[in-house]
Amino acid sequence: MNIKIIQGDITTVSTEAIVNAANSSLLGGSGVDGAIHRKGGTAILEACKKIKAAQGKCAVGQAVITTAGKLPAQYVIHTVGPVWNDGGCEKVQLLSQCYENAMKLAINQHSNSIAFPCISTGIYKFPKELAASTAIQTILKFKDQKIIREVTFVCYESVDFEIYNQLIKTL
Ligand code: AR6
Repeated sequence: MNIKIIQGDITTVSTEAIVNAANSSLLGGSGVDGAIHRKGGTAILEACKKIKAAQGKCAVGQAVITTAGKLPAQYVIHTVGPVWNDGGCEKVQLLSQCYENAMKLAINQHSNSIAFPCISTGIYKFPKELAASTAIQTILKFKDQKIIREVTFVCYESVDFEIYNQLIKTL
C-alpha cells in the first residue's frame, strides 16, 4: 500500500474513492463538504437523503458511501469527524474511527485507491498535528491488506501539507 501526500482540492482527485468530512445530517455544509456537493451535483445529496431515510443520522466516527456524481472519483465516503471543543482521547479515538470506517467501506467496495481530506481540522477545530498523526497511524494499520493500493492525503492548506510531510518521515 502506497501513501501519497499532495496539496490541492479533493474534488479534482481521481482516486476511486474520496472521503468527505461531513456532518451527522449528511445534508451538506461548508468546507470540503460544500465543495464536494457543489461540484459533484445533486446525485450525491439524493443518495445521502436515501441513506438518512433508511438509517437515520450518521454518528460521529461512522461512514457511509454514495456515488461521486459528476466528480472524477467513483465513490464518496462520507464520514463525520468529532468536534474538538475541549478535546481528549475520546476525540482522538473517534477521529481514528473515521479513517478506519472509511477504509473498511472502500475495501468492501473493492476500491484500489482512496483520498482523504484532513478530517475535523477546519470548522471542527481538531489540532492539526494530532489529527495528522492520528490519520497516518490509523491508515498504517491497513498496510498489509491487498485491496487498497494507494492512500492519498489531500492537504488543502500548505500548513497541513508540511505537517504530513514531516510526520511521514518519523513514522
Ligand atoms: N479539498 C480538500 N480539502 C479541503 C477542501 C477541498 N476542496 N476544502 C476545505 N478543505 P472542514 P471539518 C480542508 O471545515 O473540520 C462542514 O460544514 C480544510 O482546509 O471542511 O471536519 C461539514 O458539513 C480542512 O483542512 O471539515 C461539517 O459541518 C479540512 O478540509 C463541518 O464542516 C476539513 O475542514 C466539518 O468540519
